[in-house]
Amino acid sequence: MTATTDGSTGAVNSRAASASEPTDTTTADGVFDAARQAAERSVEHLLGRQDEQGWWKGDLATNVTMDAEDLLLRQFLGIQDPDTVRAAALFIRGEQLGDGTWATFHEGPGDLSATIEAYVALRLAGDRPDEPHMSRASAWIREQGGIAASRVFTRIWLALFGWWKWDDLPELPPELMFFPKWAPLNIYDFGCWARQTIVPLTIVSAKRPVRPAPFPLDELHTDARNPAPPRRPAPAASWDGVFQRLDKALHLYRRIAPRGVRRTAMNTAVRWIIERQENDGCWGGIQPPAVYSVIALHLMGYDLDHPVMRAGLESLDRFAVWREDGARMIEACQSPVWDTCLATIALADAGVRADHPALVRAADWMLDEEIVRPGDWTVRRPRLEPGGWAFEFHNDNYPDIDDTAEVVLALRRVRHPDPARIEAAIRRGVRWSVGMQSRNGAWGAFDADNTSPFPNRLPFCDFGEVVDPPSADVTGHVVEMLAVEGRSGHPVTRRGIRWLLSEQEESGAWFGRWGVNYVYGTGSVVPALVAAGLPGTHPAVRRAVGWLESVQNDDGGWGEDLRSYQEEKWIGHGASTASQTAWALLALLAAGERDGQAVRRGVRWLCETQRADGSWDEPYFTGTGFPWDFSINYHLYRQVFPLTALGRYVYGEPFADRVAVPKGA
Ligand code: R19
Repeated sequence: MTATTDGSTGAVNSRAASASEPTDTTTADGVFDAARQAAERSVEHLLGRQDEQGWWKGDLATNVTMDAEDLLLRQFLGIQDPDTVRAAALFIRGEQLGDGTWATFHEGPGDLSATIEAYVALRLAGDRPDEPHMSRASAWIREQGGIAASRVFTRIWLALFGWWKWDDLPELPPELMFFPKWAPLNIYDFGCWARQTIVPLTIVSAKRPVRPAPFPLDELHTDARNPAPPRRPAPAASWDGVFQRLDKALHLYRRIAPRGVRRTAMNTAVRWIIERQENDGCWGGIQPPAVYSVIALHLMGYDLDHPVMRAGLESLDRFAVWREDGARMIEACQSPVWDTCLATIALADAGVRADHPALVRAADWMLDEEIVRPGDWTVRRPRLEPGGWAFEFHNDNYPDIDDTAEVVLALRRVRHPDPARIEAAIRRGVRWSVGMQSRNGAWGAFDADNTSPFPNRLPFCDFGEVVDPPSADVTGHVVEMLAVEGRSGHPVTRRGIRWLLSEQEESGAWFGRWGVNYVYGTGSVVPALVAAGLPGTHPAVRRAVGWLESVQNDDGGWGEDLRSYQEEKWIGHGASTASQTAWALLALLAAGERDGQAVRRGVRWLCETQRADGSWDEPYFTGTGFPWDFSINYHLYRQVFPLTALGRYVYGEPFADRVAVPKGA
């Protein structure tokens, strides 16, 4: 990389920008030149988007349930202001599909719960039920079974206003707070995102508050006189049957629960919540726990101007993105640490000097973000010293292993004026990651051994993942990091590798837990295996290469539709996207396929779809919050992953000299 050695941003290399002299991408040399120029443009684009403080952050787009629940919360607390409501309604209306529904990802099918929540939010904003866009939505909702068929979270929101009966919801007793860490079902068996949501909801569930609804919602029931028709019971002998009976028993217990016990349990929950409030007032850096925590504390008597509440409410405002068109979008959470480590790696891969001011500034910011105090993870790893990174700006209780692995990989790429600081942070990050290995040799995102089968069985948990078992994508990132840190032969790494090899699908692919889908899993695992010394000729690597080649699109790119989480026929298939094409290329390049046809065609697709300003477009959601149930469009993915792929194509694999076994051996 010669273009940006002076720290300038915005000045596009004149040769790279000359759209008037197109490169001949029909030859290998032509593709190579085009790739180099595309990488240069992309470097300029990315450098121009760095914040002065050193971080990058792309919008994190999910779906309108975030926006609707934000409005419902404000309605519940009586703190709606007209500008916010108008701007949120503008966003929600803009997301509605022609058939009156709302989907949860680009080109996805209408989603019942999202459509109900969006509809109710628009009615709160003043849209009338007889307006065409509203009656289309309500007709579709009734066709799908109405409110009764929606998820538990949706019905909780409606119960808060008397639109649904609390008795027709699963119980979530606050006495759960008494179950010790070793009990077969306790709050630490839930993934941390679910734990932080469920604890405040135990209070809400016990209090069963109802604020008067400003209007009825009869139009959202299939039969307004019988809004909650009985649900089909699960077979009595099944686990689901057992948990259904448990829920029945809890409904009975509710009537006889000793008041003092309840009160103590709820106070325990309040303490648990307040202890976990972050410096900026949020909880875990994610929106849902903040929303429910504010409601729960309010129900427990905290005034809106109590410092805890004020900080909590202010933190909710920070999830709002005000767009140029006047619409207000709510982010489920913010991704600065994740975006910054990925951008740093991408720039380094594209040949930006290791001591470039932008990389040093990024490293300084990441160093300041290191979490050096214990969090909930100590429940399973009480003797482990802290030293990791979280995904968000403020989330000291929940560093995650994925971010920690990628931050270490990023810090390793920077030549910092104070190398001892970098080395010390890396040492702590490696130690923490090693300590967080699960019993099976792999890594989950936030906790070790978070694999209880019970949380998912609770009737309450009918949406998303509620546990955090090890995944191939996170494990791949950790193995790659440990390999780069010289630990390929260490037993910890070897166990990780063995687990990865055992998880490979028949097809040759790996499942993608936090990215869509097998293309993400495979793109995370293959570079790790090769970095750890597996030769490109290893059968597992060959099978992965074969799979990627078999699903390459005719246009040269790769794409995998979110429906791949539901329907086998979509596995590996979908419209080409920049980030997924990049993931496939990362695997192929690591596997030694640089001079093959598949790589050349993929690189050409990236070059030809790049926009003049060095960016890529990507309407499709390629990030996964919960497989199928919750999808994410990480707006920086389309910039960082293509740059990493192009950089590695042009400048070669990073750390090629560190690989324990020479490639091709
Ligand atoms: C990889 C890096 N990571 C491993 C971190 C990924 C962070 C993803 C963003 C999480 O944002 C969330 C989390 C939880 C929810 C929920 C929710 C659903 C069910 C329950 Br029970 C509780 C909460 C809803 O929206 C969310 C967003 C890329």
